Amino acid sequence: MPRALITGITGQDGLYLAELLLSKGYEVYGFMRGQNNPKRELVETTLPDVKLLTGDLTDLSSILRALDSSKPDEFYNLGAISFVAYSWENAHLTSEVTGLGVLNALEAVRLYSKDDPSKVRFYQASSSEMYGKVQTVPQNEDTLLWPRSPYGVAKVYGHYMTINYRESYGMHASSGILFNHESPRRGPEFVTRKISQAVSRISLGLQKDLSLGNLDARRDWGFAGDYVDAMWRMLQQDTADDYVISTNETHSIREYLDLAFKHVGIEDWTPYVKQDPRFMRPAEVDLLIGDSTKARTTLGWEPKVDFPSLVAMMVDSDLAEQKRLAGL
Ligand code: NAP
Ligand code: F7E
Repeated sequence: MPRALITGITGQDGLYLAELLLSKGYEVYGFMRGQNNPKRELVETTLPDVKLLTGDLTDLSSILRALDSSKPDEFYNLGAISFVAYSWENAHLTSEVTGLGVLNALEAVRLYSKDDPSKVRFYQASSSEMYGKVQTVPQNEDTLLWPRSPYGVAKVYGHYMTINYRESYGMHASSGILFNHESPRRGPEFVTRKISQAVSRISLGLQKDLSLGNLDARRDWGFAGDYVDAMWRMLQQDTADDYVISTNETHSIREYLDLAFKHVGIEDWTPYVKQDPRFMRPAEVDLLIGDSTKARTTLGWEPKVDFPSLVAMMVDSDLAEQKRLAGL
């Protein structure tokens, strides 16, 4: 039975990846931070077969202890401070967790695998935020990185450190440069989930309006369940490498609003949406659109859920949850 250790197990991707690996017969270990973490219950009820280990990406020895306990064949480093807007408010902490945390994870795996540097296959959760002020359209593995936030800068550090450990020590370390991916499990601070929650509440008469920032930004949005399959495929390759994972389509926040409101029967959303400068960012990533040709040809990966189905899935899920919470 193959064994996997996942950091960021309590997050959106951690849950989908653990589900996928369990369905493939893996023994799955989740690395979770914090004393009395409120999300422990979520993992234990959703995926009772996952074995939880505690630690923190800023604490190298806790990662080493988790490696000793789980003895994994595959290590998926998904843990990070991942909310871009928050990264300006806490740039130092973001650099320590999202940037230096990757170095800690790589170093722990290297020390643990001293006898055979490729004993544990390593996945790093790199991000399309690294492209920032995009230098080519669409963006692929060769596009120059130009991050626009402390989060993006920290991800660039983790990305190059992963490449450096692969080249320096012969580790089987791959980076997935994943474009935005969403789901009903997305945190409510991210724009897609913020909209799907608000639209469902507005349609049920539980909320009057919704405040947003920049409506013109464009993202290449896919479904998280499809994207974790690409992570697994990367670690099944004989040779480690870096891959862009994207739908190769781009849509604006306005287009997301169009579909989400139409899904609940509201044709004109303008009376319900307010623009609030509090949600504007000091520097914006205006346009992201990926070119995932390499992943499609080498890994045989392709996304299954298209943009309208993703929006419908998220609004339907929030409608059901809001009805349950309101006793409707
Ligand atoms: P998420 O829902 O925000 O989950 C982040 C996870 O990191 C949580 O489980 C969190 O645990 C954990 N974490 C935070 N600080 C930690 C620390 N100091 N030590 C250990 N764990 C820590 O993020 P996601 O959407 O699942 O994304 C997974 C990864 O992919 C992240 O690295 C993200 O930056 C990257 N990524 C995401 C996207 C996307 O569109 N979703 C795209 C590209 C890359 P707590 O529960 O304790 O907070
Ligand atoms: O913002 C705009 C905002 O926070 C998307 C993370 O998973 O994907 C995610 O980062 C866009 C931005 O995601 C609001 O200005 C407008 O242009 O949903 P988001 P993100 O910043 O793209 C990447 C790939 C990651 O790696 C990250 O970890 O939406 N926007 N109004 C808003 N965004 C938010 N959150 N809230 C608003 O009210």
